[in-house]
Amino acid sequence: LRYLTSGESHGQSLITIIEGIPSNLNIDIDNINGELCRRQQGYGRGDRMKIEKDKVNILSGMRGSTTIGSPIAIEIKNKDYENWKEYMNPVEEIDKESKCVSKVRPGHADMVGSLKYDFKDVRNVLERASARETAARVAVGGVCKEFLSKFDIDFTSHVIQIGNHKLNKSFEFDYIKKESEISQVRCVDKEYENLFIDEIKKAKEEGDSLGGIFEVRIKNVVPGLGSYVHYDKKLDSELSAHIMSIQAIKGVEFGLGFEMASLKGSDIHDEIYYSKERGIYKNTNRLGGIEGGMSTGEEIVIRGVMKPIPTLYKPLNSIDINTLENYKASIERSDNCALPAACVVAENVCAFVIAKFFIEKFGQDNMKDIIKTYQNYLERLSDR
Ligand code: EPS
Repeated sequence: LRYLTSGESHGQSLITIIEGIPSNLNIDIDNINGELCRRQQGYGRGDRMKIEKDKVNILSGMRGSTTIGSPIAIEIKNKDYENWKEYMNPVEEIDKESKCVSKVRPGHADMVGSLKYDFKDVRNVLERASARETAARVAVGGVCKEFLSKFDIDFTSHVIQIGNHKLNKSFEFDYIKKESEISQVRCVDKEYENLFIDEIKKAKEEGDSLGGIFEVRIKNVVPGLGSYVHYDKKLDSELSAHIMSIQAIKGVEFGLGFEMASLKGSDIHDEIYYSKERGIYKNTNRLGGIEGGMSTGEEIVIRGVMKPIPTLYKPLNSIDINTLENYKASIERSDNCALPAACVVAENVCAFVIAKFFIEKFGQDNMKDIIKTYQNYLERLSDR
């Protein structure tokens, strides 16, 4: 299973091609559009989200809502292109001056991107480096979620830290799933929801931005996805890589994560039991559902840390990349906190990875064969 995305933030469309989705999978487009809509939500987002109403246009790889095993091409139109076509048209004469950017933003791809690709106009970098691209990745995740739902694999996510406020309580999957969707900041605790909103409001007033931590939970993943035999077969390494690839993400942890550094082995490792009624079981899940690079069958618990977005309305010191004179960094329209959106993006990049490993284990041609192999595997596990 693989995909590529294409598209600039203010270009005509975002495009993606996914290859490796099995045939005869029924896909409900409303569910994919639902994922796109979830990504657009959240207190702290900028004005762009008032312009867009992201929807997929499936161009190929399906007939009558069913996959046919060929590559699936998806387009998401940028409504804002209407306001940008005289600067962004890919083939016609454009106005190269009015939207030219040269005062690079510290912490953004702006400076190194311009040096590396030899640009005088930093817009050539920021258009593609923008987190707008995550809409295409959510569409891919939406397709993967449709596939995984046939095996009851489900995802949820919530924000556990914004700025200095950290929510240190644990919650059940179903509670998170319900409460996160009705919170403006995907926070499942009312007190912290208000603290998060106040913190974002304050940062906005000060022309600043805020980061935080989100948590993704994945349930009903069968034991044995991924493998210990090689670095590139480990489920956790691939999940981390995909989360790290989301714009502004700076770290990933599983289960107790970085807290493990100060704990003893006996405090961390999940003890194993057996009973006739329950089979093999554990009473804890401190490792976050992955051992030896393989899913254990317990909930997968992943957290990611997002840095504050580098566009500041109270800009930092920087330079003009062309004249090398000192200036304040340029201001582009931006979000001042995008943690709720990052949650949804993270769920969806994880859906791609889980689908990829699932297909590697159970086959990829058509749904009937995959379901059969999957059931055989479950039977073998339960025969023990
Ligand atoms: C985004 C679209 C962008 C930004 C944001 C994410 O739209 P615009 O640049 O037109 O405001 O709001 O991107 C960034 C924070 C960034 O640094 O590029 C989106 O669709 O998520």
